[in-house]
Amino acid sequence: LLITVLAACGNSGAESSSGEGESASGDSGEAKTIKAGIGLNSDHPQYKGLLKFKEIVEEKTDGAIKVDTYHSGQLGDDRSMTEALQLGTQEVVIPSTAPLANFVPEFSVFDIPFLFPNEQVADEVLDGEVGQELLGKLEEQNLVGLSYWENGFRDLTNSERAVASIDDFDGLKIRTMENDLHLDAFKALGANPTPMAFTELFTAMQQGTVDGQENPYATIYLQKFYEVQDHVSNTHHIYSPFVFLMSKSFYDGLTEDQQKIVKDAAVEAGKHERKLNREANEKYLKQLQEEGMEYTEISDEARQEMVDAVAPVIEDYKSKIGEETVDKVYQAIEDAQK
Ligand code: KDG
Repeated sequence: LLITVLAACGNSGAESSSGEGESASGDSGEAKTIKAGIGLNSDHPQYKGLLKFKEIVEEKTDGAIKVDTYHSGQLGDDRSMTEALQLGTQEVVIPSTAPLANFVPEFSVFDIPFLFPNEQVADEVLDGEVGQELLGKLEEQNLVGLSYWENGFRDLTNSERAVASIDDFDGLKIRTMENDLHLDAFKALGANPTPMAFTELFTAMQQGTVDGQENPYATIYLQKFYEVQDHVSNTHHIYSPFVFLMSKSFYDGLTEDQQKIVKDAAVEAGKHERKLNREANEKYLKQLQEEGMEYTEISDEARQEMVDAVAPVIEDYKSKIGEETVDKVYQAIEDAQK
């Protein structure tokens, strides 16, 4: 009887709660805050996508979850922000898959040069079984992968010379993302690559520490790289996805309703981001030329030489990435083109 009475008292102790009552999303008490950071600036579609995520989440949770957004590496670079998620001091980051491979090696499958033929195939593979399976592997790293977004096909810029063929890479100091496969692929092309966080890149180009870098047109234009780079070539050598990451400890602390809301919002905002990004990548090559950059087209023949040069590197990395993952991705690419 005593137990029953105590339990009843416990249930009636509602006065002790904050008095805010239940929110529409089923949670009670104080609002939770998501600190979300990215490396790109506020003009980039990635940030527009993040604002979309904020809008959806704040509306659907009736303010029970608040999203604070930070761009331009204000909270750090891809790697340090991902580590902050693991520590639980930051809740969201949207890094490229390339630096994520330092946490889950299988993500390097997307660093295989000349892997995807176009964005539509990339979407199918990433949003399909193998892409989602890879997101699942993040859990062991205390991370939750909610969806894929896009940076896109990467193209080479530099301040030294027009790059039309593999010979033109000779000795070029190229910044790569912090990823071993990128590094070795650029070495195989004859360049002199240096891995570096995105947050340090502009200054490195400005000061001549590196001659060039590679990113999609939208990023090159919106980050104003044309101010410090003279040449651009459509190498299109790697398709870069972003992963929308959430800290696992934060995610686990959400109600089931809230987990669904953040997951769906990351997917929906990602669709919006991909759309904006594709429009941007289409229009900014022209603008780069208007800003004074010289554009060099890579012929099919010249691109094939690049494909051949990196083939041994890919072979070498298959076991490091995991043969099973590599095979599944190749199969998914084939299926997507049927
Ligand atoms: O917000 C994303 C950036 O931090 C970074 O991932 C962009 O592709 C990128 C790069 O070159 O580092």
